[in-house]
Amino acid sequence: MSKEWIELLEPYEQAVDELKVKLRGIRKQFREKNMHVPIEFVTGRVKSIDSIKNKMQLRGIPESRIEDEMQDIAGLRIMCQFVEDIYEVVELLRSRKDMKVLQERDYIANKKLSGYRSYHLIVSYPVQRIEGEKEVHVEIQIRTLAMNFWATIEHSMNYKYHGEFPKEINVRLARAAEAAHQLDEEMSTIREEIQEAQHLFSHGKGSWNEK
Ligand code: 0O2
Repeated sequence: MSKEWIELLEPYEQAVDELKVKLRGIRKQFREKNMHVPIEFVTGRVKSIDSIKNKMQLRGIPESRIEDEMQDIAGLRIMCQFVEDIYEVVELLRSRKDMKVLQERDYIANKKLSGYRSYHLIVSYPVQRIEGEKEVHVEIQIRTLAMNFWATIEHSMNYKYHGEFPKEINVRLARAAEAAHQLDEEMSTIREEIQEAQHLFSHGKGSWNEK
């Protein structure tokens, strides 16, 4: 990796590392207060150089504009049990003092043509560098476990077929997206019972969730 790329990506790596710790910290606080935890788990990544170069080419982004025009160099993903949790997490993030929400896209209320559902936020997040403070853009995707299951599989299929799915696969994926949506709706209708059961269960057993 060239020195220029390292210098460009380092603040984004720092942002992802810090935000992973902070978002996982939210989980811990809810747990300690014996409240329903709206976050199931958190993952993060910095876009690979190949993927950045690809996007630059596709969108005609010059090198000088990468940081302004590519808002997903740093990405966090928050997985939730219920759709209601997603909106609770969004509220929580909106109210934080350590980041500023710049853009919101609700692909749950307005699913994508592919069948994709998730809530996307672009936030501006300040990282403290030895040369001073630097604001970086971070994309935060918030989804249920069912939405994540579908998106992960569809993403890998996309990689295989370069977005040109055979008709049969397209139909199956569209059906699977609706099945995942149905699952979320069903779970929402019995959310209170599930949460009560989880509350009782977590008192009796140790938790398998990340610390
Ligand atoms: P990767 O590998 O996940 O990073 P822009 O806002 O212009 O940067 P865009 O496409 O308008 O780009 O943003 P959008 O659609 O709000 O969010 C893009 C990201 O959302 C994608 O990143 C995916 O992670 C996810 N996403 C959006 N649509 C779909 C979809 O149909 N299927 C799946 N599986 N994921 C989707 P990347 O860069 O494509 O990939």
